[in-house]
Amino acid sequence: MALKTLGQFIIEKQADFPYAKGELSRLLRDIGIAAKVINREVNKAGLADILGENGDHNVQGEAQKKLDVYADEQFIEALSRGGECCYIASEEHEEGIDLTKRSISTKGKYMVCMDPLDGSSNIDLNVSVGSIFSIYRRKDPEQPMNTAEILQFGHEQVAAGYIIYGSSTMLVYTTGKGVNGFTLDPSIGEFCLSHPNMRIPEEGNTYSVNEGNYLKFPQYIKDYIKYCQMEDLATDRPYTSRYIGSMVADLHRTLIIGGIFLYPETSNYPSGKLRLLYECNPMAFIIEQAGGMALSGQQRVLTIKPTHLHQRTPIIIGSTNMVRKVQEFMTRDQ
Ligand code: AHM
Ligand code: MG
Repeated sequence: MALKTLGQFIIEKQADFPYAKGELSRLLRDIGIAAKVINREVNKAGLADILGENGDHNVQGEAQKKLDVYADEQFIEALSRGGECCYIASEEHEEGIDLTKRSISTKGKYMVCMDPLDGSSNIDLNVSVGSIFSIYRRKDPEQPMNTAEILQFGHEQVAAGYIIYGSSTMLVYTTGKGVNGFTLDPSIGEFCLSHPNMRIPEEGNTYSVNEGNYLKFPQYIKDYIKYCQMEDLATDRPYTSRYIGSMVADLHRTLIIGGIFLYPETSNYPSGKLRLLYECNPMAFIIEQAGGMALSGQQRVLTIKPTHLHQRTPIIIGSTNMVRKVQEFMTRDQ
């Protein structure tokens, strides 16, 4: 079978967008380029001069960068240079970055929310990490850019994706017409279509949650965890517990073999830990597009109205039947 690269695939699919003049395709291509550069550095993470806390110095006396800062810079550079993006919200920056106010003048119609390197506490441990992105279209690109414009509903995303730097590097994305996955072939330096039309199984037997927080979980989550652990041949329980602590890696597994991932509210974090704009919304869009579900409680994640860039939300996401089961426990608990 002939290889299809990410670039070829994006061009082929361009006709899918009613308003497309190639801009979104170029934006996706820019993200793919940044991903390759970040991948190169992530793969070198064990080599001395990139490891270490930000502010340390390497042997040449140059300031070292943590990989999450490096990844952030790569995305910003690629998106600024590309010219299709006018605004970036990043986990690494308190405020959004308005590219229309930078010297590089841009008429870009798209805004990007991103977590440049998620799960970065895992880097020094050689555990998979990822990048997450979410793309919105400006409602009126003729008007001056206004920060509040990025606070759109998750269901208004025009595209979303992630890159997983794992045993191989993959880029998975959706533009609202299914989910496709590409594996980086290091010998040619290209992402190649390896997982066309990804579908999450309706049912799974893996649950993924930080059980160290058990005592702080609401009752319905405790009940659901106990349900997962109970023996029942008919439903293939007890389920297997898997928790990497890298959202991208935990959800990539969930997407491929089915299962459920939960980061619920806890007694000390009433909104959970994960961020709506650049973690939960893009992942919810991808999982829904693959046939799964994503809730923040009784509400669909994609229908939460964002009020600020770094807003958090609880999340229960994965195979439809498993998410519905949690919903049942929640309803009983109310
Ligand atoms: P980060 O953005 O600071 O890396 O935190 C997000 C990560 C997710 O990848 C992961 O699902 C979660 O934090 C794990 O949190 P915890 O260690 O509380 O289980
Ligand atoms: Mg993160």
